[in-house]
Amino acid sequence: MSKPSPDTIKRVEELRSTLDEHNYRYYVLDDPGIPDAEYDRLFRELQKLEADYPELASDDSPTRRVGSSAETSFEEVIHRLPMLSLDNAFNEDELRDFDRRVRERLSSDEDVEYVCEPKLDGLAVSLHYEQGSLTRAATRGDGYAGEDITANIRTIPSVPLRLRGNDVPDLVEVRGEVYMPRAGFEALNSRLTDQGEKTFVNPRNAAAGSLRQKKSTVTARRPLEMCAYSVAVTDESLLPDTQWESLQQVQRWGFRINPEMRKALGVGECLAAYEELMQKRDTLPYEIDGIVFKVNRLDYQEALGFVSRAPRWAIAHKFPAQEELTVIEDVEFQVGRTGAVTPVARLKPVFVGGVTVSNATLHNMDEIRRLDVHIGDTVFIRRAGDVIPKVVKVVLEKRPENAESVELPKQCPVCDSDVIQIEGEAIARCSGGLFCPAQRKEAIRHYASRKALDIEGLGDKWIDILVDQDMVKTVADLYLLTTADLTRLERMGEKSASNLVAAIDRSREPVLWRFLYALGIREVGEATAKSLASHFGTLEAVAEADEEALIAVPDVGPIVAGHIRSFFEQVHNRETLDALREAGVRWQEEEITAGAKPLQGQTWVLTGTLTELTRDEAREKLEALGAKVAGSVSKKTTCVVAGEAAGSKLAKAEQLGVQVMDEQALLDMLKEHDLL
Ligand code: JCF
Repeated sequence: MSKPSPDTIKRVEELRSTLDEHNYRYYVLDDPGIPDAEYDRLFRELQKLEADYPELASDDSPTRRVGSSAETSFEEVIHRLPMLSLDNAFNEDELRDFDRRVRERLSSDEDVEYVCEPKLDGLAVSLHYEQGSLTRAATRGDGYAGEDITANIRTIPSVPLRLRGNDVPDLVEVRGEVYMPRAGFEALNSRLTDQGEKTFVNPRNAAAGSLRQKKSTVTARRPLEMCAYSVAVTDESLLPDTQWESLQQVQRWGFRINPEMRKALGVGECLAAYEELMQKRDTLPYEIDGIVFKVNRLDYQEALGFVSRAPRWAIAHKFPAQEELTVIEDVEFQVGRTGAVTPVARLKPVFVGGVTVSNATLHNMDEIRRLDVHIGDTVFIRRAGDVIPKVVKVVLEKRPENAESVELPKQCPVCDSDVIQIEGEAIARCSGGLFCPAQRKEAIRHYASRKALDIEGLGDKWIDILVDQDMVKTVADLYLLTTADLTRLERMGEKSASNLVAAIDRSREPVLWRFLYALGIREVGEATAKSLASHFGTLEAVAEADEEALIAVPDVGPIVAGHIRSFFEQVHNRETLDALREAGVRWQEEEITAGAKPLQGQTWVLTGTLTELTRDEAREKLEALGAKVAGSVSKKTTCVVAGEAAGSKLAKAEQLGVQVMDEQALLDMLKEHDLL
């Protein structure tokens, strides 16, 4: 391999600084300078040059952020200066006490200036830069000794691998918090759920778990960010006079600092900042558990010093916790407007995320199994970002002996129809769609919609009123409404009442497919409704068809057939159909193509040599039965007739699992249909 030319060396340096610059704009300033595609091109160019000229490789190259699959050993690191934690204030009085102690120690009657910043819920890290390059990153550990996590930290895009600018001291230690933004946390957890793996309870655990990965390639795929909050340098004369200025300095070196950071004069402004941040809490893209106040002047900080492990010049004023323990007293099942049956945990009321919570969603039975929830369990409840409270973890050690497992009810808790859960689907559903009170409004809305029976003027507003006033319970009741009934309603004039009655009246004689579609059977869309109508001809025939007969319809597979069966098996649905008939609704029969043409919609393939018939005769007879006869085999082929010496088409059919019959079977079938 050749030596790199001076131009190549220059280009590599150029690419590195361009990529660093764009990385900085994107991750630190939140202000992208080039489109992702352009970034990717430059990145690949650098990767290629580094691969072609290994001697140009460098640890602080932006290409190193993808991590390595070498296993890290997390060696112990002794902190040069101990990594302090923060004292907490849990209420206003404790904050006022803190401020009073500060002023006493400083012998100051005047208001002290503080820097306020959100307290990120992540992990503290320490980063060492020598001659501007990141040389070591460590966890806080117990404050005195932590673990070396340099390889993993390098993968975090908002951590500079080289400091920017020309005022960089020989040795700098920057401290900050590594955290996982909410969006990344949700995405990571749903990916883990899809893969059937354990999810993280909260973003903090997710960040901790990601930093503890043995392979930095795994860390590289985790959406981590870092925000700096303090700095120490060997030569302190290089530091400004205040906390505020020192963080501006750190930002110029290339770190992200918290954009919510501000100054507050005296404890009164601190309390105002607390309230303001608390209001904002749920809208921030990351989780915080409080606000940190730090005395701004660094000479004051020095004068105040430390007690045990915490500085006397800083305090964390905590927000209400977003996770608490409570007990699941019961699990009930709710029915949504589309019939989804959802388990809901009834909780011993608990104050979490600023509100008292007594219910939490459990989503579906898979989630109950995944979490292993039993009635009587003590659980972690999490309510963050103003979202619905969730059960995130069961404390197995606290499970009582009489804990009950949770079973999906067989009957709908609202209307008593069968609850159906299709295999492979997470959601269980009530099958009483036409009748179930929980699904009433949705059923009527669908029935009246444009593609269904197109009842003009029957919009959501009227459906709400008619159902809420108990004037309409099922779609059949629509046909009993009179102009007089409607004009009694507020805001319903004579004219719109008679228009609505007329529109309903016009829907009394629908074509069969529209009517079938209007019933709102799950997964029976327009196309399926049309196929069913032309195959069976009457609603009664559809209602009576068994699964096998249904599957014979083009477009209908076992799942749809199951939905159709369970719909017509529900007594309440059948009663509603009777009521519709009684109310004068007459769905049209359709010309049955099915009886006359038993192979309608099917595709057959003839191959090999037939002895009793010519190919053309066989084709004609199959077509007479409604089949299409094709020249090649595919997944869509219904059946292959294999004569003698059948070759590749037969092999293909077998490979695809397509049905195959021999000539005799074909002859038998044709005889059965009087075609021989
Ligand atoms: O955001 C934080 N979790 C955070 C932690 C912010 C700070 O300014 C901190 C900290 C821990 C210790 N400052 C110290 C001294």
